[in-house]
Amino acid sequence: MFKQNNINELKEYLQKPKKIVVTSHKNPDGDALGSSLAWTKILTKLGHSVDYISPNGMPEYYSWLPLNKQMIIYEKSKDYAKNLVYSADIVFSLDYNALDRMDEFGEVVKASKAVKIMIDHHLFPEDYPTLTYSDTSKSSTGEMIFEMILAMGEEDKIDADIATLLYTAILTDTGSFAFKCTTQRVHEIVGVLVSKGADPDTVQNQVYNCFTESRLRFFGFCIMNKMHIIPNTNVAYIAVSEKELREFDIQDGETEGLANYPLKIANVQACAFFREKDKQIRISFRSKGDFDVNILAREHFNGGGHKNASGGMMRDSLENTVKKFENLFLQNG
Ligand SMILES: [Mn+2]
Repeated sequence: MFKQNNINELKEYLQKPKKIVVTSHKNPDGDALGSSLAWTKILTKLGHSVDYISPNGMPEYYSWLPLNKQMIIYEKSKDYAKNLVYSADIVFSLDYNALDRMDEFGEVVKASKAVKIMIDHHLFPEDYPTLTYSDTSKSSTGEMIFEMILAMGEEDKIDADIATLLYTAILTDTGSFAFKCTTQRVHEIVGVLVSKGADPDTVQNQVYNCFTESRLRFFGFCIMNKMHIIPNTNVAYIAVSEKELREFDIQDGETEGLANYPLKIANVQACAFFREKDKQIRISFRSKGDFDVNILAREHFNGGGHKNASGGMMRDSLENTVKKFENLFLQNG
């Protein structure tokens, strides 16, 4: 079902120094940032000329990440970014499976004549790349990058920065080593990363204990006033308007983590978090066990992702979107 190229094909492309651009999806999370910055540094150490371009900026609370200043933001320097992509020999797609995950920047990558290489763990990868490394059994793109570095025989190039970045990628995409994707191998890998200089205590505090006061109060407000459980179901949701986000001064990325809260209720098996922005509704779905929110997102909300964590987008009102979601369960219930 999935195209899976051999590591030797990648090695072949990287034999001589190349001009390389690394890209990741819009609204980058810990995995997108950690894996992309780590991959950028490894490739640089291997003698290539490498730039990392993200469609938009990272949340403020990731500004401690090693090498984060190297990230070029497409939204802010479009011409510069386009030139880099159009003159690149190789463009890497990290942590996304479809070019529309990058909005307008996806068109730029599409138009480039560079060799395109995808490294990703989301379901149903598009087939635009020249080489595809897609493994949906992996916890994170960070885990895949680690395995690729090993397969290339470059483990000794993993320094403390790279270890910290990959640790962050794996930590965030496994929900602190809690999700089903947290295999024995994941624990082995993070063991190696710790031995190479990743500090679990520091990373945990930087990633999770870094809220602004208004962000934590906003989480409290959502749980207290905005969380609903659909009657006679095991499904919950939280929906917030643009106005409410403004009232709490919530920036892009600061809602990360909120989507998981309803699952803390023992009999809630799935939940959705809806937020209104620029006349669109962004949705995060989360679930436990066998409840498949990837299919739900794919069939009804223009999205997808993983079985227990996926996203969607609607060009409709918040009210209509929530109603559509509720009706799916009321009818089936
Ligand atoms: Mn990921």
